[in-house]
Amino acid sequence: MKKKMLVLILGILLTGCGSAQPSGSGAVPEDQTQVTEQAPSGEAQSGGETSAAEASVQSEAASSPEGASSGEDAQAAGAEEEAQAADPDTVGKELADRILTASGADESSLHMLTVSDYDRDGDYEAFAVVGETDEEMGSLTGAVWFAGDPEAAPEKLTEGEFWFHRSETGEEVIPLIRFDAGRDFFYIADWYVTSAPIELWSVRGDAPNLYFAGLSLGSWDPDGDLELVADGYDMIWDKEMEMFIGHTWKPYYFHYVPEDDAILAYKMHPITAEEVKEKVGRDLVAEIEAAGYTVGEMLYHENGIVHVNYTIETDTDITYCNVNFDTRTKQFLSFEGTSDDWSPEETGFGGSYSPED
Ligand SMILES: [Ca+2]
Ligand SMILES: [Ca+2]
Repeated sequence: MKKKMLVLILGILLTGCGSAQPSGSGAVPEDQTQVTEQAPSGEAQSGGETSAAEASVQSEAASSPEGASSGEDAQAAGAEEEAQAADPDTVGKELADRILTASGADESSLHMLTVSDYDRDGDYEAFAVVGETDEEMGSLTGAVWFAGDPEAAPEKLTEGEFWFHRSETGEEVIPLIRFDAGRDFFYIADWYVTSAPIELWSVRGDAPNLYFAGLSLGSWDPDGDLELVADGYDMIWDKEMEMFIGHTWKPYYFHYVPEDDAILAYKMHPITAEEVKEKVGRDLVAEIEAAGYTVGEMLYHENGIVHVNYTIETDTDITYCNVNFDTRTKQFLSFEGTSDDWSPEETGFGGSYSPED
């Protein structure tokens, strides 16, 4: 059974591409967009919706010894003796204490304490942020710390201003990703008004290891799939200003590959209109053209998603759009969610997908 947790921090709704107007939400000039486009209430809502799922992940990780024993059973020689004492709550407290001692901070400054057996070798490790929260802004300014091997001193990894969420019941949202394929990740997202570029951390050889940085986290699946969101200004080409305006947020698809111990992008390949028809089960290109639009590059994402870029041109501008079809679920994908059918008013992420992305 798949569970998909939406952890997209941005709660912004774009006007449907086909109905995009120069005065629409996507058309705010770049210099104003940073401050005007984000709806704080939407952001808070998004965080609240996801936090329950996140909290359940936290309790699962904290209370279940499965995380320590699944996968190769304590094959490391040293893992066996440590596993005997591995009560997650006790170990978590010890790891937290070591971070506090090393950072010199008091307990009230310890946030997002995320304890898990990240590399599934039988030993628990912890990531946490030591710093000060701004509950109103949903931010946390401080440093990310790691504690693992008792023989090694806790490490300060990175400093910054990060997104910080609480669940509906007031608990801190614990930023843990657990992949069935045998690795957990701690994620931290930089705090910006319109984006949240993440860092994905795990443990390799008893040391903290940065596996990915960039893009915002959209969602993840225990199977190992990650949806990461790229934001950019590629929605509308304004002919008079000769520049692109309109902020877009397009999902790209990644997965954790155990053989490479890496998070890799699913590749995109150009396809023909005929191949689009085969994969979607209807002549999407003809439908887009019948709506009066101009079809651009057609692409197939290796995780099974078809993208058809198209443009809508007027005397003053060219609006860039896309239709996106998931061949696995037979659903169209857009900023608003999934739908059974395509219509130019309802779907798309805005902008253009490119195989170079
Ligand atoms: Ca471990
Ligand atoms: Ca270890």
